[in-house]
Amino acid sequence: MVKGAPTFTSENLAALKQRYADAGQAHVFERFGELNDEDAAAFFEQLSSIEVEDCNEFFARTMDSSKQSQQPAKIEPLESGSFDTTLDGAQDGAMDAWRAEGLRLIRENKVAVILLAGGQGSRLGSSAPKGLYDIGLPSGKPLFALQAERIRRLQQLASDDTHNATIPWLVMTSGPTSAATRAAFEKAEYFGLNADDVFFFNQGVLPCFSNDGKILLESAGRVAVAPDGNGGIYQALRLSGALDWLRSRGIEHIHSYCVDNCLVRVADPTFIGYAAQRGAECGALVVPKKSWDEPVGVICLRNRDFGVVEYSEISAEMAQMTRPETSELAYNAGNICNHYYTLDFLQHRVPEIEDKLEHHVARKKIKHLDLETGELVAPTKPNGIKLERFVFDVFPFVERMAILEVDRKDQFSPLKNAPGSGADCPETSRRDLIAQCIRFAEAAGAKVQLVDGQEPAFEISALVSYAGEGLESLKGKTLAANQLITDLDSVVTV
Ligand code: UD2
Repeated sequence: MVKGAPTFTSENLAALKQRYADAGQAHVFERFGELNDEDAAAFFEQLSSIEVEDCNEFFARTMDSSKQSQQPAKIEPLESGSFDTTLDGAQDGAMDAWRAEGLRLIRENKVAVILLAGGQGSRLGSSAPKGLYDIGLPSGKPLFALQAERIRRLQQLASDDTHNATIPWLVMTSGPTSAATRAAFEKAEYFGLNADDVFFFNQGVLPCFSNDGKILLESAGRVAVAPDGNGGIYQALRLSGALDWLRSRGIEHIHSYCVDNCLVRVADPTFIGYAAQRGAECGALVVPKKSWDEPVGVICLRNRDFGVVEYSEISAEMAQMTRPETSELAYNAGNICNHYYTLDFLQHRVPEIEDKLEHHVARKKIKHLDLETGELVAPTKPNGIKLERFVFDVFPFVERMAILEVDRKDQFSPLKNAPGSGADCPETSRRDLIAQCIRFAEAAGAKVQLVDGQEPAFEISALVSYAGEGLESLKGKTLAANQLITDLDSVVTV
């Protein structure tokens, strides 16, 4: 039973039917009579849990604004100087201070991490949660394990003889990813973390719509629903009790990140220290786009506030615009789904904002019941609409925003596409993480002996080094290119 759901009585059913009829969605009951008692009760519960009036409003408002009948937002490139960059050593001294501040906050148990793991990863072609994907590293570790090891190493780096630093890990899942993700964490014994420090919560769902706004059924007794987008995080944090849980643990700073980025610096002390020192309530990392059509959002000005135009919504003309003085892309600040919040912002400012967050249209192939024929239709081309919220749509409402440009090769290599795609795929993830480990070793004064014509398979466990620190003992050594370093006392030299 859904908490607070009305009991399944004939009068409540009549009231529900009237409610859906008033909302122009009476058709969902068309085959209700075919259902046995159990299915009828389940369908009653699902229909009762859907705010059908809100869904109509979301659909109407989204479809209307997508026709640009309202005054579209004024989009402008970020003004140079409106964000800090760490490229070309611009902030080396300051970065050490940011990192120290971030480590201090972690040491004082004021930092938590939110993993966005509700996406269905359809482009990757795997039905398992993306965090379980093995990108082919020497360790064979899936993305979840790499992320957990970074948390464990950071807890160690931040701890001292009077502080036992703990970084709570909140994992947002959705209907399609929830069970498999939780099962994987349990099977892996939380990847070496304490289960009490891992908090799972589910994002919400929204009904799928036909192009004319009718709620689609996936069967006679089930509405077709889909996750409400990674912007569903805000409602999900509140409804799941996650915000109260964070408050009870004394958390003040939160890092949230995209599951599929094998280079992600989970709970990155440098980013957190940077944002905290600026007194920001929200922050975002950006990387220079590698091409005008790279599938990342761009951080820009929307009606003079910070905002993001998603890659699926930016025009080719705007994406290709260049700055006259440098011929660099005007919209060059690539959003990498790597964000910072204060808990105060999430708990006290977001509720004022949430209802203003727009939805975005995703035109999809949606399996549904043809009410006339009673047949289940599996369309071969998009036939309906999913509405989703985007996590970055809070940015225009943020009063103090911190945007930090970082080096792509050290912080961003997303896994989006199936093997062999050539970009943002398992091969590029593996290549980029191995290349980073080689850079860590060489920055410590070692040489990695590459073999002509051979792809190096060189990996340094994050339990040994989070971001290249602590590798002094490698200085002067020539290391075999094919090895997994899990213990600095047993490296393979040549
Ligand atoms: C996301 C960003 C895009 C860029 C890119 C970088 C958004 C809306 N877009 O695009 O600007 O930063 O990543 O790789 O953030 N997720 C959920 N629930 C959902 C949908 C997605 O948790 O309902 C998670 C998903 O598991 C992943 C993250 O959000 O961790 C991004 O989702 P995606 O990979 O589908 O987003 P993408 O690549 O379209």
